[in-house]
Amino acid sequence: MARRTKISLVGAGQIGGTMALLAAQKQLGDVVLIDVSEGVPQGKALDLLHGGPIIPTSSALSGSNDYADLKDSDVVIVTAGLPRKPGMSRDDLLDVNFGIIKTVGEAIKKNAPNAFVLVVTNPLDAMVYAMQKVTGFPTHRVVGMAGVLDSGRFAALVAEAIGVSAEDVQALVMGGHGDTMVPLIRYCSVGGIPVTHFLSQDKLDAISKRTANAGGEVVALLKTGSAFYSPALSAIHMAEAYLKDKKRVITAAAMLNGEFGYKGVYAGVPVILGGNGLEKVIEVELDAGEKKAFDASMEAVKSLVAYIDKKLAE
Ligand code: A3D
Repeated sequence: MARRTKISLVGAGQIGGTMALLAAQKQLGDVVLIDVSEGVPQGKALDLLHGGPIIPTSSALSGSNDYADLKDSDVVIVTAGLPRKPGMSRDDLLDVNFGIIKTVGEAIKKNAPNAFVLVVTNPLDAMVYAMQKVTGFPTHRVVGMAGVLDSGRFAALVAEAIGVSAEDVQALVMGGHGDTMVPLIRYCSVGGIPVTHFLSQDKLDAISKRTANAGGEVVALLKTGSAFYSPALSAIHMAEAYLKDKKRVITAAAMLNGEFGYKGVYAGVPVILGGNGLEKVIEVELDAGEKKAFDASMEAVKSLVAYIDKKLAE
């Protein structure tokens, strides 16, 4: 008999709960929510289970406080950690979330040694780096979610400014998942037409700036946490690409091995995502201004990574 696909969601908070709904709707497999908070993963799973006949879905849903339930996961998506509150930068989460990623990474290594691991916890580029180091998994099986979301935010704002369907906008945002991220106007198109046909440079610069601050804009409105619908959609988009071997061309936080002049650090770059995980980094050509912005973003990532290396050596 064929084995059922298993997706474990570590962190059953705002993003975790939304991902469970999306995974069940898409029938990607059975879903296990795992969290340290007693009752929360069980309660969310039960709530979703009751909706199963209405979706409808054949995905089994369960909740747990025990990492042993990671056993035999095909995909593990990690959102465990604290989100931002107003006035906080993603980097303010570094210390506490590193401790959580270390615990979760060790549990994944022990219980789900063959899983494809997607990290969502912030600060993203540092947390996915820590996850790869703690698990020791090959880098094509440990990937960070940020670029799908950042590119989605850029595309959504472009679509709104022009007054066209968001479906028709292709956008590419590279670099670290922070204030220094790099929206690449030159690689943005609308129905195959360069975006510069529709919008002035001033307008595009304003959209780029708003994209880099989009997460903060949501935090300021929500006040109690950070964005969760679009991050959940983005992570499930990536899990689906892996499980269905879709070979999607997306932006993801990938371990670089010389591409764009960097080695041994994670950064948001265009990649092919399929059944082998991160199958290829696409080294697009950057002009002098774009490379300068990418390098500035990498400086921010490198300082976080240096901190993680120090913590890992303790
Ligand atoms: P939240 O709703 O607080 O959920 C986090 C959950 O993690 C809570 O239910 C905690 O109980 C749980 N948790 C804490 N420690 C552990 C542990 N050791 N094991 C298992 N579970 C644990 O937050 P959220 O879902 O809104 O956000 C989760 C993370 O994603 C935060 O770090 C955010 O900053 C981050 N985030 C990233 C993006 C990116 O684009 C990369 C976007 C939005 C949020």
